[in-house]
Amino acid sequence: SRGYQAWLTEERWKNTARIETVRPLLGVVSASVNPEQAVGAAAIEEMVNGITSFTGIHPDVTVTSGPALMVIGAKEKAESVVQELNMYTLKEEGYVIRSSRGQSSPFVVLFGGSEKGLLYAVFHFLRLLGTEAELENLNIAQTPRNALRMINQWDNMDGSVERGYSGGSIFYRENRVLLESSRIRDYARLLASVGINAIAVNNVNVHHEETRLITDAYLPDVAKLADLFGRYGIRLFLSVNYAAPMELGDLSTADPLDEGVQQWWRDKASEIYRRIPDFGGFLVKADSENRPGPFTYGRDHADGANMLADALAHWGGLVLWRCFVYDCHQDWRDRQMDRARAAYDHFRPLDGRFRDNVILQIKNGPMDFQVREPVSPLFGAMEHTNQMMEFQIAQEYTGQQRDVCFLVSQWKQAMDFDTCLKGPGSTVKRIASGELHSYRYSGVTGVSNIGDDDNWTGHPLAQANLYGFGRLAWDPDLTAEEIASEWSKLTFTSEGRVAAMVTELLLESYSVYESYTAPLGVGWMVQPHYHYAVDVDGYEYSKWGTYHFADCYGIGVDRTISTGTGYTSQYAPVNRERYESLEKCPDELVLFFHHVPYTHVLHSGKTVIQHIYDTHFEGVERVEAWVHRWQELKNEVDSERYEQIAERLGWQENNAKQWRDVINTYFYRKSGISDARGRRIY
Ligand code: BDP
Repeated sequence: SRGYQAWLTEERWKNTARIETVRPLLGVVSASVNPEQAVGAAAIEEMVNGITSFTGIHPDVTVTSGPALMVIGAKEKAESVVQELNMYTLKEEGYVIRSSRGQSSPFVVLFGGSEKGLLYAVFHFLRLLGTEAELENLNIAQTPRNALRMINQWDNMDGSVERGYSGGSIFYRENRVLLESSRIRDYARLLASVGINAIAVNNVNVHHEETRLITDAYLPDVAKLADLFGRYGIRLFLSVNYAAPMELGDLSTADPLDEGVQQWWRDKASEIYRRIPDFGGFLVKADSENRPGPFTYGRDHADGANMLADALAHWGGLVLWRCFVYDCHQDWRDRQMDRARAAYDHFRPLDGRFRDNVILQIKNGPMDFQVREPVSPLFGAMEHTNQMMEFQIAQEYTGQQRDVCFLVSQWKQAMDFDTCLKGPGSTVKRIASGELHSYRYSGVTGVSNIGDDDNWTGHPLAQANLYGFGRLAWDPDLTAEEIASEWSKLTFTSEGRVAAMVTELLLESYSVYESYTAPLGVGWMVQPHYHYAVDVDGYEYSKWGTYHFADCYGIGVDRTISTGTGYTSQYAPVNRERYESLEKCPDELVLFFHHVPYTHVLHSGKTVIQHIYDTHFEGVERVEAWVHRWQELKNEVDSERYEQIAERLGWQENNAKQWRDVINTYFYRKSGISDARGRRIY
């Protein structure tokens, strides 16, 4: 179906005249690749299939062995360009695309730093075909800004997906690996088409059956998975259970300083690499949310991570060590306890102690994927420790793929945030890319939002988040507008009004979602465990460290140094002062950093309470407007996607109304202050 093809729809152009114009160009494909690299074969296959789907042309294909290169069209004419490009040294994943100037004997040359680079060049070219861009005078040179561009699957072997909103796992069912399914290959194509080059294929919460993925029971299947992804230039990683030596029944301890444990992991690594020579390494969630880790043995996270790193080092493997470590049994009565502080407090003192094949994987915010959080102060604060940034593509707290929420807008803000750690311009994107501190390894990772729903993501528009994640990981300087419009055109074709309307909707959606949910950075207020729909006090008296402290006088969490938890001290001076001061703190984060009366006046000129009322009424109105605008497109979209989107916009409208009514009523009752505009509050 259309939904299944996602942005690789490759639908036949309606403009038949254009097909005739490009026939001389697209009729011939001459490729040269290293025959030992399966990625080269994938690049050729994608190009040929792409051309045929868009135009109906079946190109003549010749393949020779040589440097990663493809010439489309007039090969002889391209000779001088090819010779010139042959002198370049491109990075492994980089590529150049050049094309002829005139209409006669047209050609396009795609030149890759390797077969991987060539594959990315092919997908770039197919994007040009898909958006019906001009093909003359191309002079494109690209290299990815981030070395690691990774996806984390939170899939379990019973077939469920942790925080999955798109059906079950495409990887597993009833403790079997679903190798017979073509979905895994199609997923690899989707990921490679936006430049993803690594994937961890099981949930970070590694329980009994998943622990066995690194044993003979499953390694042969894992090797096949690695092969499927490897054909598209994607390296496979596994999440591992820190207590695996014990839980698999081999040892009585998992202490990282125990020699038996070290030997066990070394043996395990050679076993894995024997079967999967290009295995990426381990992703580890340790000492977090009741998962085992080095703390049990009185060891710290550097001890814990280094032990695994030593086991993998010989093979070139990496340890991705998560910094989502906090006390999930904390006492809500203690206002000084602050979960936001945890990652920095745990890890910052360990700077310089990690091996150089360890990368700390840090969630974008200090809490947990809320609609609005400041950037984690741990970014860049460890000059001598590799870091990478973790985003959640799955919309756990941002509408669960029932509500539209284009997260690229949120991610851009995080990437562009200036930590000022080495003076102005010390942006998060330059930390993730390893430019600021010259890390040996770094990059960006995202928790996947796909499942076995026919269209991958449940909500058709949620595909834009997966697409956008890959594009942004490749080039964090792309704008949200560019990404939204590119995706919309590829997915809905550039003709008609649909792509333009979808682009607008996506670009509004993050602020719309924020406007009807928890206000001004306070977070949570969602149904416990489930995390969709409003529940104002759902997390207020629990042990998760997630409070808003609303009472009859005010709301917000005081995280200042002077009177609060001192969290603001974790930022460099400029940001510390900005967040510490109520006058300077940006409106959208005011309740994250300060506890204020409802009558506090924001920079916008409104009081906090009036801001809450206004945004919640507005949020609903904007969703209602979407519903009507979408109805106007009924005859311009295939009925499958039209209906799916219409249905979900309806759900979103109900959800927004529910939020509006509960939030407004709650704050009206707490504050006793009525809406200045006299609207009805229940
Ligand atoms: C939280 C999720 C939980 C994950 C955890 C994590 O609610 O299911 O296990 O993050 O990132 O957001 O480990």
